[in-house]
Amino acid sequence: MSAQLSNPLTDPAADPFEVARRAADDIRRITGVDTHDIAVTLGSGWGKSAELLGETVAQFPATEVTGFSAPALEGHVGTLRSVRTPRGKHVLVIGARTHYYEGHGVRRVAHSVRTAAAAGAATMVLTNGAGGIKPAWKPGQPVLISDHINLTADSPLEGATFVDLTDLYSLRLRDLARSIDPSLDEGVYCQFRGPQYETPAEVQMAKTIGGHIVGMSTALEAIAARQAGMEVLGLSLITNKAAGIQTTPLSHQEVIDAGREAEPVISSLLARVIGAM
Ligand code: 8IG
Repeated sequence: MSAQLSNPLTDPAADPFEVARRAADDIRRITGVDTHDIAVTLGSGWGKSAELLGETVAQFPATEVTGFSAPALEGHVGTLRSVRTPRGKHVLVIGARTHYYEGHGVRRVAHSVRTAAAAGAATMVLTNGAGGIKPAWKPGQPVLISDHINLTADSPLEGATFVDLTDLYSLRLRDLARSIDPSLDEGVYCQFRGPQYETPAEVQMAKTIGGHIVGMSTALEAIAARQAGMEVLGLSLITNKAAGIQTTPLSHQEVIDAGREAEPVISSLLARVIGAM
């Protein structure tokens, strides 16, 4: 049976936190690392940082871990890695994000974050490639996420689970990142459902309601991370100006190219930020 068909999260009766505990046990068995301190999800453009974080203890396909499935998109690596930083922290590197637009539901979107929490991680670093609304932002520029607006009309929380999201994106961790790179700007991340990019009118709406970054991930994952009690750092690589902010049409290739070009610089930044944690 394929991993896809055997994914326990497709069973509505499954407890997603129990599935995450089983996934964390898989990771302990495969890596020999009992507790991971930090987890980082690598979005488009951020992939090269895994090597720079420290010594790789183990690297394995995400499909070896309960509840994970193969990546849907080229450019998204379906690999998990356990890295030990020079300061001795164990980092779980997640190269296997499930996007909301894949249509597998919020449990699958939240699974990597819940697994990281069950593996012991107290800090969740979420990175992504995204569109920029602030006119001054250039493709290839990394920015900090200061807050989000969840435009998916969905939530990883089930039932009457009232989670406080004040300070969701930790000021302490944003200040830590700025101590590494004082030029880092920050903005409000708007998660759209995707997979289509926004219309210019939707980008204007996002701008009007206080958004600066448009993307298709991260907000739902950040909510799940906060529910799990983790401290969250969010970083976006601006790969393109959002639709209508730039006058030319958006292309997936442009997004890939901008990510590839910025990769060495932002990967080293991310490694230094995590190395300082
Ligand atoms: I990379 O312009 C990337 N991801 N929603 N809009 C949305 N997601 C994105 C964009 C963008 N660029």
